[in-house]
Amino acid sequence: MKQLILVGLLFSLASIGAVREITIQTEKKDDGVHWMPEKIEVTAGEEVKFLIKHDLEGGSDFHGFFIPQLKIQKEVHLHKAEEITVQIPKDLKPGDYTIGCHLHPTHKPAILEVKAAAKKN
Ligand SMILES: [Cu+2]
Repeated sequence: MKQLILVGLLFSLASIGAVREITIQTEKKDDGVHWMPEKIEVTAGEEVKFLIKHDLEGGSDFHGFFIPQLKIQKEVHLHKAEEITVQIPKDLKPGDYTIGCHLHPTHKPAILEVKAAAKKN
């Protein structure tokens, strides 16, 4: 019964228009901790859901997820994924923005590449 309800819920969500889900997570490389993937592409006006994960053992138990242009600043703790749904502002200038960690100066940021919305004829 629970499954039926869940399936029904999924269908109704799909019919309103799916929000694109984007996973971003901590990854350790030779030069330190990174937000990965390195680059995330979005379109101005698009609604996206960031699924933010920190599953790296043996380092800091938390990291910051910081995108000032989207007014996002959040702490993400070990093994406790966070979800943030946000609309990329329609008037946000196309270009590259930083997805950083406001808590660790050495934490390597990722890039949010904002593309202009397609013009409707
Ligand atoms: Cu960090």
